Amino acid sequence: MERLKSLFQQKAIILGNEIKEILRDHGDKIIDESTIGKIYGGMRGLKSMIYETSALDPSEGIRFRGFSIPELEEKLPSAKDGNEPLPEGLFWLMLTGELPTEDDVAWLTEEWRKRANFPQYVKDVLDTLPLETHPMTMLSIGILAMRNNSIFDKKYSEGMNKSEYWDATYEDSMNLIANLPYLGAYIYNIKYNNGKQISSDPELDWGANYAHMMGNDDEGFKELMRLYLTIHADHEGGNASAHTTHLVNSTLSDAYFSLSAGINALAGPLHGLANQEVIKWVFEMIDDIGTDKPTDEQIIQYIHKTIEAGRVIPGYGHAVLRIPDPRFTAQQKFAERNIENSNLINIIWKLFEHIPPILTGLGKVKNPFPNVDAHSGALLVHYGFKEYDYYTVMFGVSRALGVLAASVWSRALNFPLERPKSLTTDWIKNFVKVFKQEPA
Ligand code: HAX
Repeated sequence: MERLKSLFQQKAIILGNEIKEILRDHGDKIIDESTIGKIYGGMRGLKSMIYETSALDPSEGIRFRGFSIPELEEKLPSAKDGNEPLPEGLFWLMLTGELPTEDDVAWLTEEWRKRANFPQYVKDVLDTLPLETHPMTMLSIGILAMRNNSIFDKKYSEGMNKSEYWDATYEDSMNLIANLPYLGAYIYNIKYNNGKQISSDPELDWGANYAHMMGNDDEGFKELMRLYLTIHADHEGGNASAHTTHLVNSTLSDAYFSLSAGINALAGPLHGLANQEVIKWVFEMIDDIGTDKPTDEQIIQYIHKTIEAGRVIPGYGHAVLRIPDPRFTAQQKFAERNIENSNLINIIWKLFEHIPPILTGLGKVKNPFPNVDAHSGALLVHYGFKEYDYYTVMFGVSRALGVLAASVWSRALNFPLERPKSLTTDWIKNFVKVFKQEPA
């Protein structure tokens, strides 16, 4: 058995036994209670699921297996000629809980390269779609189409033993991740390169090869992709794309069905699509004001205009975070290190100065700070990547790492079908009657 798989198996046996003990000794202990506010409020903060690969603290940000983003930037292996963390390393860490060595990461790069076998029929399916199809629609369809190769599906239909579910999910996840840069690049080239496809470069790591196949061989862009694909990979389990993947996978739908569903959730403007919305909004602002060097006053006016039009400011706010997103900060630092004097990036930084006080002034926004999507577009544009309706595809390719690693865990720990209880407003009205009758 390959080292990554066998390391995972050892860890899963240990954790599985620990969970059995926890459930035996503490299964009835209360951790959280729901309220009517939480039920109507999209279950914000309700502690209700297990997800091993990362955890989000509102006042500190994401930690992947205990490591913050700055720690990962320091501890994860980087490319020979680069400084940014390799997403391969993060996948290893999320799956096993252990920091990989350089050899582990080199093995994984090579393993994904070997597993990449992007099927012709999927290309044919994508080729038949109208060119105006949104890239996220193409991504979801492409993932779903690749499902013909699902090992889980094949083995399940042959009567697979429950104890092998994780193994088949691992195989599907590894194969899917190996193929995602090919699918992503294929979509990019259909949409923006007149269908001219670019062969992969076997010398390159997973992220750099993705950049290469989209026709961008700038070393700075490759470094950005490594960082981008690392920091977007996971954000604990409750976010819409992770939770959707988790829910669908809990029905024993395989990794292809589950990831495609998660990608559909990521395609919403309140979630991953915010990255395209941010840069679209910034370009609209530049057009409206008539310069890419707007004054502070002009920026402030445009922010107010957007809010008065009943729109949200894309890239700002978060359902959990209550600080500037460390993923925003990591991108800001990347820009400081690598990019000199970009008008667009200067606008992003000015927005960071002006949006939080304005959102705070509304008196209802719980987190006025930038999230991950506030910065990414400006970096991509800097490296010539201006097709912003594509941006969420890159997010999706990255997000696959976290949600698929988590799915392998869910199957190894034999998590059951998710089935929370829903209520009707009639039920709630009856429930609150008793409180109305109580004397003040
Ligand atoms: N601009 C204007 N108003 C905002 C706002 C923003 N950026 N963020 C929140 N608000 C408003 C909400 O619309 C809500 O208004 P109403 O009560 O009138 O409906 C109010 O403030 C309270 O919202 P909240 O409790 O602070 O935020 P939620 O947990 O409900 O929502 C969102 C979190 C991320 C959806 C929200 O902040 C938002 O819409 N942001 C803009 C879109 C965005 O950037 N999404 C990406 C989030 C990160 C992510 O998932 N990336 O993939």
